[in-house]
Amino acid sequence: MYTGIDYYDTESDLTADQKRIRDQVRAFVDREALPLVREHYRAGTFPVELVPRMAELGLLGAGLAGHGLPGMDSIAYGLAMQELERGDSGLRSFASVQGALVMYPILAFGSTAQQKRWLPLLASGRAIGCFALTEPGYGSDPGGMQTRAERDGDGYLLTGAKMWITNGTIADLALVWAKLDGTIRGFLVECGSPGYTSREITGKLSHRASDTAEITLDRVRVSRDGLLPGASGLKSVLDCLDQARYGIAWGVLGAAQACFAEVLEHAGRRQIFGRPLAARQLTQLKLAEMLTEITKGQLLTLQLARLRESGRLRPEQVSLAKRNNARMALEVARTARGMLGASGITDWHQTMRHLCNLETVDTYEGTYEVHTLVMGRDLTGIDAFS
Ligand code: TGC
Repeated sequence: MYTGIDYYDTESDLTADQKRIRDQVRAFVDREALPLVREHYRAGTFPVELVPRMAELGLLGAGLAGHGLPGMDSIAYGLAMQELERGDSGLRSFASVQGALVMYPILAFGSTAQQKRWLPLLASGRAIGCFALTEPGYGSDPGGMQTRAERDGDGYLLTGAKMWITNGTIADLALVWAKLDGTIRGFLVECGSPGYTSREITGKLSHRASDTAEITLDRVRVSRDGLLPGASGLKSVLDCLDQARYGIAWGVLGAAQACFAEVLEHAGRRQIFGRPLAARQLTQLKLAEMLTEITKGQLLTLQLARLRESGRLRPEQVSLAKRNNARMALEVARTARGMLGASGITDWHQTMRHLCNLETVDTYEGTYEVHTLVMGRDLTGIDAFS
């Protein structure tokens, strides 16, 4: 039974509620998710059968409160994302998109009618959401989006193309970002609407247990009630991304811990030149370095959570954590993969799957380079993007 990696005894400072939530998600991942993940990863399918249990555990909109939502505090929410991603980045991505990128904007920017209609459906997993922002030509630069909304009587017509959309083929509801009179606005689009098509992106070697789609909008009609009244401009979009990036900074710790725990166990068992791999100085150096980086990442996210709880969190601090932890987890997974030797390239172990997934996580929700320049701008006051 997995008991966690906690070298600095952060456990002792957790509340009973935080421990309970972490343990429930941990048990769910061990007993219900991990037994399914490998086959889904091989098949390139998202384990949609886990959604009802994820909803029961309060993992959909975990960090949101009101309207009967789980209302986990920032540490509990982070720990839940950590445990989910210990299973697979695809599980955490599903929860991040549903909660941080669809439910959060409805809560923050939606009308009361939109909140009453959609939040209970999304929290219970009876509806699945996706966040249609990125376009084939606009990833790091979402402000350049080409998708347009035009007025049509008392509603709107949306036209454009979106790409790399998690949950895209399984979604019931898409939050589509489009320019209306030159300003970015958010529209709630029901996925069966005429003119709306989604197609699975095939050929992925990463995030295979996750649904990724391209979406085409051909004059899709949205009624007046579909416009998110409170969302306007790139700032609203980035506000949503901050929520998701917070969850990623925690989630990747889970993937790193899974790889570390796996290789630590392997090193104790595997004999090399007549002694355990763990007895080798090079092995001990690698283990010490991995553990140090994981521990630093844990302490970083705990402070991030405290800043979030007290309302002092700045987007640039989220950038630092997402940038550091995603790259740290990728490097831990890479080192662990090497230590597993030949079998490390197979899915007999978890590590290669996490390593492949973490390539995606290092790229999406703001690449390592974008977050570097966000921090550079914050430090120097000079914008290096344009
Ligand atoms: P910039 O001029 O910097 O900002 C425009 C307005 O937004 C404000 N702002 C923020 N607000 C909240 N949170 C943040 N993190 C913010 N950053 C900036 C800013 O103050 C300004 O406000 P105002 O009032 O003056 O209008 O905008 P820019 O065009 O220079 O862009 C800056 C940049 C590059 C940092 C930003 O565009 C960015 O973060 N790009 C990366 C985009 C990204 O993360 N894309 C991936 C998205 S989605 C994805 O990967 C998958 S989606 C989920 C899925 O399906 O898996």
